[in-house]
Amino acid sequence: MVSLEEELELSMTYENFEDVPARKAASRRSVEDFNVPAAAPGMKMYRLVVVSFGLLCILQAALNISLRLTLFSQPNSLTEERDEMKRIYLDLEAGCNNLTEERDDLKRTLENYDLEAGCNNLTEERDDLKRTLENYDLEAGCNNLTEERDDLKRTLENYVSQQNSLTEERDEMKRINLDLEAGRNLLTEENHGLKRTLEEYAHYLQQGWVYFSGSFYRISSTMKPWQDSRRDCQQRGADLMIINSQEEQDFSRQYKNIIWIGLMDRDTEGEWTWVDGTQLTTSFWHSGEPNNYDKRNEDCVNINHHDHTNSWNDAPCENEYFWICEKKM
Ligand code: MAN
Ligand code: CA
Repeated sequence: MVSLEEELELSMTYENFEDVPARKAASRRSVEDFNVPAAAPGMKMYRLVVVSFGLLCILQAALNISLRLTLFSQPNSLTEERDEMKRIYLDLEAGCNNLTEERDDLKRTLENYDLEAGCNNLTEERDDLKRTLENYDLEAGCNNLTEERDDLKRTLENYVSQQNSLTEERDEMKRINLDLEAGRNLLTEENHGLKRTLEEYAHYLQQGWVYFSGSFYRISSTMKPWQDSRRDCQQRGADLMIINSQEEQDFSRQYKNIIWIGLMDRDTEGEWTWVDGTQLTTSFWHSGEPNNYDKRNEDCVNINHHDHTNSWNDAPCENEYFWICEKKM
């Protein structure tokens, strides 16, 4: 049998858990001892201590493990940091070397620079400029410039006047061009008119009409009353002959038949009117005419007395005679 004090002492020797079998044996023994009713309060205490001790051991083991894990992970990041620092150091070293070289170059340049020669050159240049300035003939230069300016002024004035005259010429040409265009248009129109006239001339000539003093004339080959005679002339683009000159009167007398002309007083007795609506002014009545013979309404006029200068006679319109058409050209 082991007492409580002995047991406590014994348990303290297992603090480091280096002898596990011995601890197990002790534990076995203590369990066997729990079965002894006389030692129950001491045993409880003993159990409590053992459990606490066990918990402590577990805690320590956990701490150990986490510590190791931390230590294992740290070296990696430290290595990386060290490598980064190494690189930065190398960069700085290279930069420093460059700067040193540049400084040495500048030093050499400065040592080789010939300060005196440079200064002399500048002095010479200054003196040259001074001499040039002293020799410069300000008045002559000014006169030259004035002359050049006046020349340019004259040239400019010439240009302006030339431009003005050119503008005027252009405007004149424009006007001439417009006139020419208008003239050309007129000529074109005239040309068309002449063409039409020519065609008309050709037409009447081909139809056997006779040209005299600006008109074509045609004597009928049949006889008709005055109104039908007139209608025939109109259908040919003409009308009965109108006589308003001695020449025309003489021309009309060459036809030896009695022929109707375009004069009548059908609308108002005694008021003789030509077929174009004009009143009779120059007349060639045969002597005694117009007589409205026997009050038979002699309202239409014919050429009856060819052997007399004055050849006209009034006769009833229904009478049938030859007739003469006139086409004024
Ligand atoms: C004669 C004259 C004319 C008249 C005719 C009628 O020639 O008297 O004045 O018009 O006859 O047929
Ligand atoms: Ca008569």
